Amino acid sequence: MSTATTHGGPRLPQERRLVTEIPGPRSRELLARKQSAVPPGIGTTLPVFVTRAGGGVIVDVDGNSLIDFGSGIAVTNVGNAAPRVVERVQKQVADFTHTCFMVAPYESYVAVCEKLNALTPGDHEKRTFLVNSGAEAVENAIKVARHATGRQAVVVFDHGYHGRTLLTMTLTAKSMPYKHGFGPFAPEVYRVPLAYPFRWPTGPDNCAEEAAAQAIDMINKQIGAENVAAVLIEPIAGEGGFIEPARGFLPKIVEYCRANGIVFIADEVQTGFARTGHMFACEDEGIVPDIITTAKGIAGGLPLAAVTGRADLLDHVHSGGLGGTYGGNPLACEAALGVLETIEQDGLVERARHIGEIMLPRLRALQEHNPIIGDVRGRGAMIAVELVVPGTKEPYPAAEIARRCHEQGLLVLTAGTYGNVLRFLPPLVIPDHLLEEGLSILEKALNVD
Ligand code: PLZ
Repeated sequence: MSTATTHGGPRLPQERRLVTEIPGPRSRELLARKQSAVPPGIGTTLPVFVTRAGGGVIVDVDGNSLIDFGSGIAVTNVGNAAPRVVERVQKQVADFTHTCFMVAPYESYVAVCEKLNALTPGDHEKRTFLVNSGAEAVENAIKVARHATGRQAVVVFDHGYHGRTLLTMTLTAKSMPYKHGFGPFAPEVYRVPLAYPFRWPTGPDNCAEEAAAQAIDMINKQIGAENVAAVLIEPIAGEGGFIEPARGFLPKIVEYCRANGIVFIADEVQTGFARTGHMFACEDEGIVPDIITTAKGIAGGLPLAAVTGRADLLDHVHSGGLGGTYGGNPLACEAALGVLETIEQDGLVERARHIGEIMLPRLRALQEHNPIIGDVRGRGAMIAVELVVPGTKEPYPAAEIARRCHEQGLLVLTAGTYGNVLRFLPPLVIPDHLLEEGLSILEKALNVD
């Protein structure tokens, strides 16, 4: 029985169905058109063109229905075309599409900010403002931190990813493909070690302690704490390979920031909105950031991002010092309100935990029999396997395995500084049978000798 999703999305049959090879003939035609109209700098992970998507599937122009373990990179947490999002956006698009919030305001923007102030960690007084993308949120968080502290230096971590604009690509760790050839970079950005348990030279047990000590020592000696405006970190490194910093690392860094008047910024662009089995990943270790940046899952795919933080920091900036034409567009704000209602009313935080409880044990069992899996990690519906050449820690390329999954109708994404991580970010509304089927496809794809 192929049931329609109970969690909304277009009522698409929740099944994997391959009627052509992947990519099929219509997709191949469109890929050829793409190739002559769009520069190669804009890549393609899954080589099919989409017509509809919802629940746990993506349907392509050839009529194939593929299992979605990507959520458009952690965006469609509530599923594609989730009913509450569709309803609100449809009403809004008929009422008005844009006034510019800085020119003539509207209620939905304020409502989104109120919600974020209430939902983000900490019960201190907060403010929020809205922008268009994750990168723009991070840039603005740095602007606020610099303004409020009167300091310039920004500290980021190995394996960090924060965007593709000039400042945020500077904040990003990995050269190829994000930075290569795009310099010169922005000044006053400093990088320190991240507590990466699987690859820590002395092993995972001392990782938190040693990495924090090294990071703090580098800040003290090479920058000077009194020159640092902000320390910026993803509570789980996303593009860098779903690296959960060893437990205890984040609290130590936060404590250091507090003691030195440094603004601690959590970049929750990828980890936010129920993805990790918490509303925000910081909650896992009780971290309360001074500023938190969000995007992606906030509005189900409509472009929206937010900077939320301590009122005294955000209020420091002069009137008119922040903004942008489209930030908090009314369609995106309505979508965000629909997303937040959906997360709450459909219990998607719990649902993310449930997904982790299905995926992690199966992947760990797989690891016992398949030495290509060096590490299994993640929380909730943000799960990854790090691939190695069997018997070593040498990276094994994930792209090849991903391609095999794609051919079988399972969309998976890759990640990792060494390109050897397969990451799984299913929509939180994916039915269990598609999760299980996806894992079975993965299991076969990982059988390489
Ligand atoms: N901060 C933690 O994960 C975006 C990048 C996709 P934007 N990650 C997906 C790609 O290859 O461009 C991201 C993130 C974290 C910031 C960003 C940037 O968010 O909305 O892509 O600007």
